[in-house]
Amino acid sequence: MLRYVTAGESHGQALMTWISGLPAGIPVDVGFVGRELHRRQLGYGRGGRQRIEKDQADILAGVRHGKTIGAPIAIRIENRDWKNWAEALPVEDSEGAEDLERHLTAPRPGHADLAGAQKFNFHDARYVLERASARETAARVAAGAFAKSLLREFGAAVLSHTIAVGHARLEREATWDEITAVCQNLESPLRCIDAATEAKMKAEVDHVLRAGDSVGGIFEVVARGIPPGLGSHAQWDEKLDARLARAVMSIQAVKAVEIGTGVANSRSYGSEVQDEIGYDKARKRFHRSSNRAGGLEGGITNGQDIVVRGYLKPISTLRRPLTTADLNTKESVRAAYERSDVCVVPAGGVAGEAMVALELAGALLEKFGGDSLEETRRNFDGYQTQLDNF
Ligand code: EPS
Repeated sequence: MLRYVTAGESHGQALMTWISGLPAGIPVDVGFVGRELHRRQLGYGRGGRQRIEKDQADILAGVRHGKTIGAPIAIRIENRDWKNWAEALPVEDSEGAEDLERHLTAPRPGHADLAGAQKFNFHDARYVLERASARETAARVAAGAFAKSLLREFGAAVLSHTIAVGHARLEREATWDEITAVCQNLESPLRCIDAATEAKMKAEVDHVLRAGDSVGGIFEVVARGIPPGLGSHAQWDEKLDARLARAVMSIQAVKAVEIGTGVANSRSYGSEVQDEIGYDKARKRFHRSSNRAGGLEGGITNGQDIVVRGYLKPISTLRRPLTTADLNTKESVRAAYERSDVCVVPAGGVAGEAMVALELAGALLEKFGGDSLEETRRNFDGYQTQLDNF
């Protein structure tokens, strides 16, 4: 079973992740992991923190001579900002340490601050926001790079692009080549495949920058090359669409998830929604005339592209803060503001790729198993023969 956890606070010493259950023999390109981390840091509308950080994966365990060895993988990503916080967030308490704490008692509406403080009985949201921060997604992106490395061995890839920022929305379907190109272009401001739409998206970001506000949007993750038959209709928690929805919903600020054109499908007739089935005799594979199902039917992959959209609310840290109640005095005050991003949709998409890749890699290993890549490949190839002869 593929498992992973993360640890680390936004202004702590480092972010960390552990991954268990990957077979031995997967080629690991450290440069690729670093590039994924770099992609997460990009985007028009990011805040001052990204000028401090230069996220890099320090792989501490589980990889030797450029390949996984079947042992748990441990990765550490340094927080460069830690040097500015070491006194405020020390591991050990000491005389006078209390005076250096940077309390946050004006919880930001929409952030985990208040709910977390109540839950853990802190009259200061500092420890809550430290862990709730979306900086944690850096650790998931590092884990996701390993999942992508496994998927690549089986001819699958996971990419993303931005389909909406605020009111600006991409009104046409993107081709795989367009998504590939925009993912490769590290200069792309918002990772939108259409220049005119991207200009409108930039204008939305400029507007909130001026107004002291923030803006949300939609990212679309697309996975190509996933074989039919991953996930299962047989039990509710085996349905892969449900698992993908959970994985993407777990990304900070995501408040809705859509598979394929799920939202539009709900206001259309059945004949307009279902993807008709055909058969390609040369490839010996079934195909669909369209992909409104987003590659999943009955919670099982159908061989089409997997399409998952994450809907991000505008982030909750505002330069012009909203009203809140102080955790101690209970008086009405303005919510806390230190610094912040105003738009994180492209970064959300990179985190979305990681979560989708991890979920698909897990489902692939559940179906094909294997302690070594060779064993997984044998099982995978046997299944391809079964599909050829179906
Ligand atoms: C983030 C780093 C954080 C935030 C952001 C995500 O850095 P700092 O708080 O030091 O500015 O910019 O977190 C949030 C949006 C949030 O609401 O917590 C990162 O590296 O992604």
